[in-house]
Amino acid sequence: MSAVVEFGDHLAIAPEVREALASGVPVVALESTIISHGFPYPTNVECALEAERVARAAGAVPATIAIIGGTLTVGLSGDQIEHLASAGPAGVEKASRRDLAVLVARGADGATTVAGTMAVAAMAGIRVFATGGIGGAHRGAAASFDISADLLELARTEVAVVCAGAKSVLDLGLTLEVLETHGVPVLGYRTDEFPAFYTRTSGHGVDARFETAEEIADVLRARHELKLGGGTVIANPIPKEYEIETELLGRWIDEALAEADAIGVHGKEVTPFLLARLHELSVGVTAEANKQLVYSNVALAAAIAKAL
Ligand code: PSU
Ligand code: MN
Repeated sequence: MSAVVEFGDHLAIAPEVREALASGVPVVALESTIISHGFPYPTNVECALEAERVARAAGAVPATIAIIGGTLTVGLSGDQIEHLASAGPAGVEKASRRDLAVLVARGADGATTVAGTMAVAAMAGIRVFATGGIGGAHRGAAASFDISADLLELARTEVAVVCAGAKSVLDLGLTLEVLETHGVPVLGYRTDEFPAFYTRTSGHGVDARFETAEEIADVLRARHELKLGGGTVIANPIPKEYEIETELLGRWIDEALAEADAIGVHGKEVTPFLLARLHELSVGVTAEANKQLVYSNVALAAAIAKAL
């Protein structure tokens, strides 16, 4: 396939994914930071494998993306998923766009974030990607400049990201402002509000609401035909039955943020630290919600990929 030649020997696409792309079978990209840094072991393996099963059940080929031994790998094997999951944050680098070339040059492993996964998915020609939540502008970003590279990747790379919004550990208002500045549409799937990951509402609106995967595919097609460039956020609220009660969640979030502040966590460690503390403070309640919203996003992403 030409993509392989174009990116030297740095890009490897699994045969099943390559054939699906060549023959127009829907493909859904999946990220890997969520595996190594987003959940504890072995919940992470379970979630990664189940996400792939959900994609298949919905008629799409899953392509979980990571860097394996310096190769950008599109479509991981079960063993490779197990490897990233058991290595965890201590054993595998979190890989955003800025990290890709360093890890390739070193022949190292990397677990791709939303930004890293979008960049590699675009190289492979995959247009739809499902994850849990996107990174965003952190609270206090006006002073700290801590704004996830995910937002700037959305500004430049034409991949649609299906997510349950972003966590309210972030400043969701600022996050949406940054997306607006960069011309990234935020589409609500059966919602008028941008969801806050564990909760279906946030008090912030989406740019446009749609009821079906086909209507969302129409927007993606129009965006492509107009050559506008850049990505699209598709916000799919967590299924009602897994939503977490706002007050309880607020307490866990405040505690996790206070700890991060007290310890002085910064840079790429911030998001994994907050996720891990929430899973601990909630004794697994946030982890279960997180898994379920991922599956729901994968199913919607598969439907959109099919409609494309
Ligand atoms: N939000 C989640 N779960 C995650 C992440 C974000 O609810 O696992 C991960 C994603 O890989 C996302 C990354 O791209 O964290 C954002 O990290 P940062 O804030 O450092 O850009
Ligand atoms: Mn950051």
